[in-house]
Amino acid sequence: MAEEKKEVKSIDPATVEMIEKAASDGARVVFERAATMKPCPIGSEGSCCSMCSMGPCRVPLPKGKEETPEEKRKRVGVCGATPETIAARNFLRKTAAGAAAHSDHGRKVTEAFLLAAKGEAKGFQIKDEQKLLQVALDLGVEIGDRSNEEIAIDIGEMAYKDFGRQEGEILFGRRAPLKRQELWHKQGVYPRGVDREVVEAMHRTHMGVDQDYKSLLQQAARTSLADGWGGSMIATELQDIMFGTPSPVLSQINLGVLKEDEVNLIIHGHEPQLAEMLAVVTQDPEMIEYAKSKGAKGINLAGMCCTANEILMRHGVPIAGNFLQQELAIVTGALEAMVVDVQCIMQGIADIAKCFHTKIITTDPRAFIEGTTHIEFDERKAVDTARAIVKAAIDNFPNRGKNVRIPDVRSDLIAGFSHETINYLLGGLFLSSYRPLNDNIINGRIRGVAGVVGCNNVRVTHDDVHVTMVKELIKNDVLVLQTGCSAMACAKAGLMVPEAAAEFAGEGLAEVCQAVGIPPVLHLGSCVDNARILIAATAMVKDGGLGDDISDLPAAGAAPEWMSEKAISIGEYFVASGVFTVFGAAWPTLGNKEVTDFLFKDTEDLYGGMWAFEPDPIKAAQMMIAHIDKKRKALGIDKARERVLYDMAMRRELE
Ligand code: SF4
Ligand code: MSK
Repeated sequence: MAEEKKEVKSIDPATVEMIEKAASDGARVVFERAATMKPCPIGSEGSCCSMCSMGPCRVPLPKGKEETPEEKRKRVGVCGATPETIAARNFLRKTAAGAAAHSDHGRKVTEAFLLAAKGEAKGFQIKDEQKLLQVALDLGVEIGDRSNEEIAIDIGEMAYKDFGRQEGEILFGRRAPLKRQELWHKQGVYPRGVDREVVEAMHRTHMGVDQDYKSLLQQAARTSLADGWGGSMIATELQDIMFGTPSPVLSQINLGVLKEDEVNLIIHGHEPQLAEMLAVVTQDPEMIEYAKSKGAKGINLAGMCCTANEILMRHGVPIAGNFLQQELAIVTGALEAMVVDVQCIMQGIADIAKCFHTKIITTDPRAFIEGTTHIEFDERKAVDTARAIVKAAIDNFPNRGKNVRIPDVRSDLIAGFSHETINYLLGGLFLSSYRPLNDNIINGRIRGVAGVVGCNNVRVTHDDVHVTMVKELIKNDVLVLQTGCSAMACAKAGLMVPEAAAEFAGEGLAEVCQAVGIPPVLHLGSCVDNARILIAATAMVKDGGLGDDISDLPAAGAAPEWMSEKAISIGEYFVASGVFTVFGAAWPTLGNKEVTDFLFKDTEDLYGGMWAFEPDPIKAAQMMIAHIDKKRKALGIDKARERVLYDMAMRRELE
């Protein structure tokens, strides 16, 4: 870890209040566990190999002295694996794990999509016909006078096969700019199906297989692309068709959305199928009556982590918090049930729940937690399962104790900025396009675009790194697109309302936001919805004036508080798609100069994008701005920015 844990645990007052309550209640939450569990310095820098039982072998850089070539030659694992091979293998395995998680999410969505199309999943349907037809056109599925269901079955089957594609190229790769696709061919990284790429990544990193760090890192690029342009993109597109493409929606965020007099139910994890059904069932008058019969005034559904983002984007369901707040929601003493599906669920919630009355309900056949209740979700019986879960939460309401404290902290936010919405808001219904965005970048009102995404990490001050970075970016006229827990951090800080433009954004960005009526920081959804950023970037390229590849755009990416292997996969597919991407918190190859140099420098020659590591959010934002300015210069639009004078004609043109 490059940055030791800071004194201040969080900038969020609700989080600070609940950390204090947890301490006085004797509940040991993540913030406390982190204080006693220091990260292993060798493992965190990628210098430990445990791929076989002759190890684990540790090959850290000797500190404080220059290493002789002879000493370096001897600094290898038992099998002779060099520190470069060990660091690159670790990096590739993280990428593969992240890609697998996103893509298994996408596969589960595809299975639900097929059931819905065949009429075998009561309660699920094809909600967005326009998007269905657009995806059909993209994939070459015949439309004619066929029913939506027939078209959807073809799309679902094509997508399902795409996961296991043994040869050829993934389906949605064809959406990327042509120049990008040519580059992937040239570099030999155009991916086959994600299952094959992940299996190959695991094989190559097995003891004694691929032992050239550049070759291992090439497989990391290929595997991550199979996630971003494959598994994740399939998840996003099919979810939109099935549950509706998000459009702007007003909601609230933070622990203060929990209600003292209602049954509180939190859905936590990543996949939206059960959450969609809970959103319906919690509104059912019969269930509300049942809640009243137990002494509650109603049922309050809220979200946590990316499942929260999914139902926020489509239904405006409020969010109780991001990753590091999951245990704290239980600490309020007001939570009847926390329902979890997959990914980012701390096992610690099971232990914390023992101090309160909260029921932890696991629902996915791939994710059990010892000591919790399991009610398995099956799309074929979606309504029944959702009702059983809501009933279990209601039945737990009378068990709520007296030790209840809900922080009076919540913020308004506007979410729901899908690619389609941005297109519509900027270009209008009949002229949907990115033209106005591109024009405002060319004329310099908007300096560039940044995708700021990813998790919380307890090794840095909760939410602080996200919020500081994003404020610095918008102050410098960079429009920010967000997903995941990063979006939640900025929403809590009040950056996702239109008024934030006047308060926090630079003059040019503020003028554009005020004219269009959007916040300077746009919420695009969950972790898999980083695919929306790829689609938005491609749309900007296709609209013209900003080069002919994603790597030409004045754009950058960041995950300033990342912790999950999924973030590595996301960052790697951003880089392999041509985006300069800065991570904070920690960097997993710092123990090896060759591998780090390759990722931070040489990668730019291969893909036009590269990685960087900078834990200081202001410095990281400045690196992104410098990159954006470099791209502006290369496009010859740097002068336009210098000349921006907001005369009346320009203001009228904006309005
Ligand atoms: Fe050590 Fe080599 Fe085994 Fe890794 S694969 S644990 S470096 S012997
Ligand atoms: S939930 S992957 S902590 S963003 Fe997607 Fe948040 Fe990171 Fe999980």
